[in-house]
Formats: sequence, structure tokens, C-alpha cells
Amino acid sequence: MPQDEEQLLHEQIRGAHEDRDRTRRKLTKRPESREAAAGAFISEAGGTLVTARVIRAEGMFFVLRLNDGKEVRAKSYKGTRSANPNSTLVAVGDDVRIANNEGGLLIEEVSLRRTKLSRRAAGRRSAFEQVIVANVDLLVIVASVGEPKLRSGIIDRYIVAALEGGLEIAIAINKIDTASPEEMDEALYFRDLYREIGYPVHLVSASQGTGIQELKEEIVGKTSVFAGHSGVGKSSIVNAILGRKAMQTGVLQKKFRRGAHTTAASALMEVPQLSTVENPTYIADTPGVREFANFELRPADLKFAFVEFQKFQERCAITNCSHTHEPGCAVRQAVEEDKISIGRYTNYQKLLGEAQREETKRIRNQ
Ligand SMILES: Nc1nc2c(ncn2[C@@H]2O[C@H](COP(=O)(O)OP(=O)(O)O)[C@@H](O)[C@H]2O)c(=O)[nH]1
Ligand SMILES: [Mg+2]
Ligand SMILES: [Zn+2]
Repeated sequence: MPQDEEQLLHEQIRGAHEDRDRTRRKLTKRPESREAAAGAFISEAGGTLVTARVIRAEGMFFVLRLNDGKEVRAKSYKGTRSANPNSTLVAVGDDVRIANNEGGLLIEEVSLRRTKLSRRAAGRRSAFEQVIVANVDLLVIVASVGEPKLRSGIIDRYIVAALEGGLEIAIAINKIDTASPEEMDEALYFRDLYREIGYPVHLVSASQGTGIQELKEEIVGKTSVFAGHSGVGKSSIVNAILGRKAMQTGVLQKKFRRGAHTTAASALMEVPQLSTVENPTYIADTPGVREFANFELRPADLKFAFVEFQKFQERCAITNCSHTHEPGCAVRQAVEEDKISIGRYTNYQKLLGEAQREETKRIRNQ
């Protein structure tokens, strides 16, 4: 790619990111303070409604943080109203309103989620949105060299999920302390590939502390969630950032795996060293997943998640080109000329096939 063209692409991508960030920040900064100004509300049951944020689940309860920083426990119930239909009722990160009842605190309302990381819940007849965590700013996609092996398939799945859910994206490639020269080459290849597309990439070693400072700079003042294949070192990175063993690491955590709950975010944790009163930093770990199925992939939307296709697709012969079989496809041409990574294109094809099958199912179920 000629230098000036490459420059332009980078600027376009950065511009798009910045626009999105700005709107999101405007929309979202500190919903608590917005609501605090409106004061407390009276619930239908007669109790006073207070706003709070869900920071973790504990058995049947949710632990919530009130505006003043105090933590309380509350339950959802039959009467809990949600602004998020056909989705997880209460997720970590949700903004809720609670009221006092004889039995304790009840969650009366769940606010519209400004962002979310969700997946398709397995084992239901129709696709159901399982929200892993709500109202976070940044998804840090964690991969590792060595064990488990670095694969771009799951990275691209998470990129699509982040773009769908309105999250910023960063990538961390962990365990570089164990990398063989070949694995290091591979890590550098992926670092350059994703950087060129427009995502920050950090090479880290949770066990040696390499790259942790860079990651801290990435997450400061935001709420971030760490996701990726089981065993890549998410919990180890979270511990390294917090400077304490907040999360269980290694094989032991497998004991706690349980059915549908396995992908819910564990907890929102404040990072005190990176927080001020005005600008707190929160992080959430996610427990191990072997598979990550995207929720509601739309075939027509998918190509926009592969942002590097964009500058080529206007030259496709067909307006609504899916970049698979159409004659005169400029995206496929670019793949052949090595201007688009074959790996990314293969992941696109795979996700598109999945999206098309999902859509067929949806239409059949209507
Ligand atoms: N060599 C090496 N091992 C690591 C590193 N980070 C994590 N591990 C190990 O990888 C295994 C899985 O880590 P864990 O944090 O539990 O992964 P998670 O499933 O993604 O949360 C554990 O045995 C960790 O000790 C690292 O940077 N280098
Ligand atoms: Mg873990
Ligand atoms: Zn095309």
C-alpha cells in the first residue's frame, strides 16, 4: 500500500474511533451523578427508589454499589422491570434502582444498557442474549503465545462482539516470557496486523510484569472487561494490575464452573492506584470459556466489523457485495494481493457462514 494511502486509512480509522468515543463519553460519563441530581424516587410499592450499580453476583443476591460508595445486597424478583427486553435480566455493570421491602432490598428497575458484551446463550430454542457485563468502556481481548496457542479466530469474534456492543477494543498477547523465537515472530505478526487495522496491542507477561504498565495506561479512567480463551492468563493479568491476588488462577478455577453462569463477569473491581474520585478505574475478569458464540450476527453488518475491508469495498462491482462469490470483488482481490490478511478474511467467511445460518433460523422461527 502506498505510504500516503496507508496514512489516510489510519486517519480514517482513528477518526471513526474518536467520533465513537466522544459520543459514548457524552452519553455515558457517570450516569450516577446524572441520576443523583434527580434525587430519589418513590417506587410503586411505596418505598424510596435509590440508584446503584451492580458490581457482582453472590448466590441469589447481587452486590450493588450506591452513589456514596457503600455496598448493599439486593435481589431481583418477578416485578423487576427492565429496559432491555429479551436479555439477561440483571448483569454485572447494570445501573439499577432499588427499593426497600420487608424482606430486604429489591431491584425494581434495570436501566437501558449503554454498552454491553454479550454472547449467545446455548441450549435455548431461540437465541437468547446473555450479557456478560454491561456499561463497560473497553474490551481487552486476551490471547497468549504457547499454551493455549495464539489464534485469531477468537480475537475476531470478540472484536465483532465489542463493535456490536459499543465497546472500545484493545488486545493483550500474554505469556511472552515463554515464547519460542517462532512464537515471538507470530506474536509480533499479530501485533502489527491488529495495530495496522487500528487496535492497540500490548505484548505482556503477567508473571514477569512486562507490559503491565502499558496496559494500565490503556485502562485508566475506564471500566474494562478482560475476555479470551480459557487459560490465556486473564485472571493473572487482572491480579498484576491490582497488585494483589484478587482472582483465582490456573486449574483450580475449573472447580467453580457451572452451566450458564460460567461466562458472567466475576465482578467489577476498582483499581485504587488508577482511580480518582472523578475518574474511577474499574476492571472485570471473566471466567474461562472454551467457545464464544456471538449473539445475533447480522450478515449484512458483519463486513463493517472488518474495518480494513472498507477502503476496498467501494470498488466492488456489486453494491451489496458479500465478498464471497461475487465477480469483480475488490476485497477478494485485495486478499489475493496480500493487502488484506488471509487469516482475517478466513475468519470473516466463517463468521458470515454462521451469521447466515442464524438468520435462516430466525426467519424460520418467525
Ligand atoms: N509463563 C507464564 N504463565 C502465565 C502467565 N500468565 C498466566 N500464566 C499461567 O497460565 C495459567 C492460566 O492463567 P489464568 O490467569 O488462570 O488464565 P485465565 O483462565 O485466562 O484466567 C496459570 O497457570 C498461570 O500461572 C504469563 O505471563 N507467563
Ligand atoms: Mg481466570
Ligand atoms: Zn466484494
